[in-house]
Order: sequence, then C-alpha cells, then structure tokens
Amino acid sequence: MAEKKFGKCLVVGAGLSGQWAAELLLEHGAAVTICDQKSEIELSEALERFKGKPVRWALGSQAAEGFKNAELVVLSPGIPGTFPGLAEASRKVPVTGEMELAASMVQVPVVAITGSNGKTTTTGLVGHICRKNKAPVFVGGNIGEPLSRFVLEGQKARAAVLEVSSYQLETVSIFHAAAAAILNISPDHLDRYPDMAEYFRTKTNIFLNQTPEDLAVMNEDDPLLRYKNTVARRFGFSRRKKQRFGAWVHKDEILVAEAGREIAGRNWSDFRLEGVHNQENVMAAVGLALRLGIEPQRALDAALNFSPQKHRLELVGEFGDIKYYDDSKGTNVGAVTMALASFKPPVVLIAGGQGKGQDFSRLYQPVRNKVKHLVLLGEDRDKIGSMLAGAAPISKADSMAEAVRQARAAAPRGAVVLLSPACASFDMFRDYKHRGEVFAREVRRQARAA
Ligand code: UMA
Repeated sequence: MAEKKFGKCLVVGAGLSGQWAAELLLEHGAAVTICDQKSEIELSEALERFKGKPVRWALGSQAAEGFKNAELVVLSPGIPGTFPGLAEASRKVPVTGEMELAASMVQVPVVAITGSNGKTTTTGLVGHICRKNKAPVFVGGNIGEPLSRFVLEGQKARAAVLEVSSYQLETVSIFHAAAAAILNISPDHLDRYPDMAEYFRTKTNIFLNQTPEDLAVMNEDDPLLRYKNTVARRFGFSRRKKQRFGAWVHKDEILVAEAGREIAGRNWSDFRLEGVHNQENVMAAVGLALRLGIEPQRALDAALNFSPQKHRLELVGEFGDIKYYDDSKGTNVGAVTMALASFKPPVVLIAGGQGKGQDFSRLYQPVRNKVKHLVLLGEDRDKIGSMLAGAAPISKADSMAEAVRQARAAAPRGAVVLLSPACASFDMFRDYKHRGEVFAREVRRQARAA
C-alpha cells in the first residue's frame, strides 16, 4: 500500500463509511478519534469492532469535543453541515469525505455513476457487464461497500465501479473518474441543499479532474445535462435522438454508434429489465463499460440477463388480474415520474412519506395522465394531497395495510397498483427496504384472504 502519513484525524459518523475510513487511517498511522451523535449503547457494535485499537470516541452530546486538536476531519456522507462543531472546525482544518480520502489512494481506474435516479441499477449493471466479460471489478460506494474498504483490502480488481451520491460529491477535490455518468437530474435532497442549482453543481463534481482521454456519459434528453460542457469525451444517450458517439432507442431497439456508424444493437424485449428508465440505465452502462475496454455489443449481450434491483419497479405478483409493483426505492418526484412513464393507465398509485422539501406539483401532469386513484400515506400526505388536488381522486391511509386495501378497492381489472412513494420512509418504516417488504407482505396477505 502506498505510504501516506496522517496525524490526528477525526472521523465524523460511526456508520459504514466512518468505520472503514477509520480503519484506513489507522493503517496509515493516524491517531484516530471517531465522533457521532448516537450514544455508546446505540453504537455498541462499532465500539466492539475497534476494541483494542487506538481509537478515541466522542459520542452523544460530547460529539463536538472530537474536533479539538483534529488536524484532518473526515466526514461520513450523511453528516450535514449543521453537525455540532463542524462549521467552526472547517475554518481551521481541512475537511474531506470518506470517498475522497480513499480516492487519494486508489491505483485502479474509477468508474463513477451519479444521478437522481437509477444509479444503483446502473452501478450494478456495469459490475455485471464486467463480470460477464471476465473483468474483475470492485462494485461499491453509495450502493454499499465504501471505497475505503477496497483500498484497505489491497485493490484486487481492474477497476472500482462506484455509485456516488451528491453527499459524497460535496467533499471531492482530487477525485478522478476515468468514466463518469450523470444519469438524470431531478429535485432531491432539497432539505440539504439551498436550491436546485446547488444540488446540480454538486452532482457535476463527478467530472472533476477528467481529461480528454476520459469518458463523460450524459443523458442527452435531460434539459439540465444537454448543455453541460465536459472536458472528457462525451458519450451521449437518448430515448429519442440518434447519437454520433453514444446510444439511443430506435423503435424497440437499443442502438450504439461510434463516429456516426452503428456498431451494436439489441432488441429491448430481449432484456429482463423493464421500463423506460432501465433503457437509459442500460445505455449508460454500455458507455461506461466502453472505457474499460468492453465492446458495446458484448456489453449489451451481457446486460440481457441482468435482473431488476429489489424495490425498484419489482413485480410483487399478479392477483385477480391486477399487477402489484414495489418501487419503494422511488424516493423522489423524478423517480415516480419515471415509474409512471413505464406503465399504461390505469395505475393506482400509493405514495407519501417524508417529502424532503420537494415540489410535488411536478407530479400533477404524470398523475393526471396515468393515475386512476391516488392513495397517500405518511407525514407529508396532506401537503402532497393539496399539491395534487384535481389530478386524480385521492384517499388517505394511516398504515400500509390500509393503503393496500384502498388501492385494491380502487383498481379495475387489468390495472397496475404501484407503490412509488416520492418520499423518504423514516416516518413509518426503518428504511425503504422495510417499506417495500411491508407492502409486498400486505399485498400477498390480502390476496390470500380475498
Ligand atoms: N450521524 C450523526 N449526525 C447526523 C447524521 C449522522 O451523528 O446528523 C451519524 C449516525 O448516528 C450514524 C452515522 O452518522 O452512526 C451514519 O453515517 P452515514 O449517514 O453517512 O451512513 P453510513 O452508514 O456511513 O452510510 C453511508 C451512506 N449513507 C448516506 O449517505 C446517508 C450509504 O448510502 C452508503 O451505502 C454507505 O455510506 C457506504 O458508502 C445510503 C443512502 O441512503 C444507501 N444514501 C443516500 C441516498 O442514496 O439517497 C445519499
């Protein structure tokens, strides 16, 4: 491992990112303090992991104490600027993020994927395409395993394929991706950013330090991305327009061209993935894989049997001629717009939860076009209800069981019942996975009881 010496470092956040960042810093001889607003009891597993290692802890109400004497602060992605003591410390010492820390030691090419929606699927797809083409890659970042772990464990792969969140992109400066994609931009996390412009600017940090040898994969249908200049060679993808260097959808086929010449193609009905958003994800993945030397036709062929992610337009089942889809991972307005675009009416939509400061009136037209009935639940259901009044008949539910009951009652034969909340889940569930599981369980239970 490259020798890199660190002094007194503070890791903020004792979750997955913080723990691996701390391990990496210890490996490089740093004196490590970890701070977190959770208590010792809540963090017992983390404390156990570092038992016997030279780590100091600043927990609970003492968290801000950790900043004393720190020479470098390493943030976990979920830490907001309002964390006690952070603003003052950032005026005195360098502040970085877990991904940036690890990126400073990475020795293999990085493929990075961001966007408001689809980044987990696309990251998984690139990993799948590489594996099928016998190119071992690390797949991590926001999707699960932090980059620090990959670095710590010896970088045994040809490349690191990373799902990258806007949180992680807040703290980059030397991060460099050989291939980087922005899949789309729609409002999200507006409780963390002052406005859309700042959210967009943060996302575009993914292209930082790219050179003309690198690849910038860009959604040419997205009005914000179409006009974004890139230093790197641009691989465009579109559902509507032929690309000179890029991919597009023509009739029911995904086509790829280089220098204006068609070099690869595959019929969409051959893929296991469904939905227009997944056409975009496949096109982006083909572009990214190209930077790792995988020919587009081989990439398309490899992508054929990639299965949908859990809780991402996942078919729960068909009961009484009604199809039930779990899109619990659709936690923003853009995701729900995409989900609705994938179905023919009539759709009965279950949405709601914690709204993260979004403007739900952007859903008005998509709901009006496709939705026969809208069931709202969660903390922000009244706010969403007033913004969508008139777009479709609305009912409100206090639990997922009630939401499924109302949706079943409103769904005619041949309809789709879609859970795509446009919101975070933490008001009623542990996380989006839990929300999706409760939905699927209720759908099956009520179908059995019918
Ligand atoms: N904490 C505080 N104060 C705060 C916020 C957090 O003390 O104000 C502490 C918590 O008590 C907890 C720790 O920080 O102990 C958690 O840190 P974290 O929120 O950064 O979570 P990690 O476990 O390190 O997971 C992070 C990503 N989480 C977030 O960005 C919120 C994971 O993405 C990622 O998989 C993991 O690193 C590995 O890279 C999840 C996510 O929800 C899936 N991402 C957001 C999204 O996709 O929308 C961005």
